[in-house]
Amino acid sequence: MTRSGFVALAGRPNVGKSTLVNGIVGGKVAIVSDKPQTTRRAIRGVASAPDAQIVLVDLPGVQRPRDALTERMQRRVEAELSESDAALFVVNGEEGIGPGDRWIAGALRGAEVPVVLAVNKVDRLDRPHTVQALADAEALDIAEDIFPVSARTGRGVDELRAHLAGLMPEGPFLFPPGERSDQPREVLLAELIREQVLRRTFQEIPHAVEVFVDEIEDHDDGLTVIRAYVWVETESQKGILIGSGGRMIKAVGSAARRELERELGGHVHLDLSVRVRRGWRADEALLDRLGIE
Ligand SMILES: Nc1nc2c(ncn2[C@@H]2O[C@H](COP(=O)(O)OP(=O)(O)OP(=O)(O)O)[C@@H](O)[C@H]2O)c(=O)[nH]1
Ligand SMILES: [Mg+2]
Repeated sequence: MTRSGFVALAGRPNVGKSTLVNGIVGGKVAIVSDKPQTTRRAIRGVASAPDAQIVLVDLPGVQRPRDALTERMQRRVEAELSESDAALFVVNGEEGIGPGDRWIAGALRGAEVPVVLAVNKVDRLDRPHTVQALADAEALDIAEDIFPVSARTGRGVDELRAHLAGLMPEGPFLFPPGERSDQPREVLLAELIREQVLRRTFQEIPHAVEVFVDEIEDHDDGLTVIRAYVWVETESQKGILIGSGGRMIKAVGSAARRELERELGGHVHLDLSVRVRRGWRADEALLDRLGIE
């Protein structure tokens, strides 16, 4: 008999949820950055073992909504949590437990799903501080099982995966075992491009940027031609993203091309242009079209 089910991720922005999902799945399904609110959509990442399948639902960090975009992100978190078989609550061991974590713990208490707690980033802690972080996590009084992990180095991830698998109900696999993610191809590729923008931008720009893949052409010789837009909200953001003499957009483009080639396993020609799209974060119809629901 096999086991399978859904595990929804919960935690403040930037605690390492997406990094941990990639670690449990064993491949990249979600982009990662050092900026908060990187994840905008619910992304399903599939971890398959011979006898169990865990579908991890990576979610935006829990926060106070500010606009239509963040409101949708928040609603999605609540909906996914209520439909999952378990919640994986991730806290940042390096920063310690704060009011935001306590607020999430309160919300999880109401959601009536079993909660597993991961204290992440223990690679940044010595032994006494790890022990302290685990005790603070215990004091949240939300989870029976608490795992110290480093999503970055992989420490503790196998134990966590095995534990989550054991929590899944008995049932047939939900995804074909070779499948890693449910994202449409153009969304996955757009996200890989956005990751490279996030790496190189600061302050309000990471939040103002969305990437839209408009066209993917697979040629017979193995070349893939991808046309994508980088949307920003103002002319000045556009100027920054293009950079003097086009230097910034060239750097983003060539780094993104390498990531796309790694993902697709062949040569890529990436045609990237920056467009001003005022107020996209408040445009409900556009958010629908972007699959942010
Ligand atoms: N040192 C260390 N850094 C980590 C670890 N896990 C994640 N990070 C870093 O923490 C930052 C945030 O990681 P993400 O995985 O994007 O965090 P997230 O919780 O998904 O963030 P949002 O999508 O914004 O909610 C990145 O710079 C990661 O490289 C870890 O175990 N150790
Ligand atoms: Mg994330």
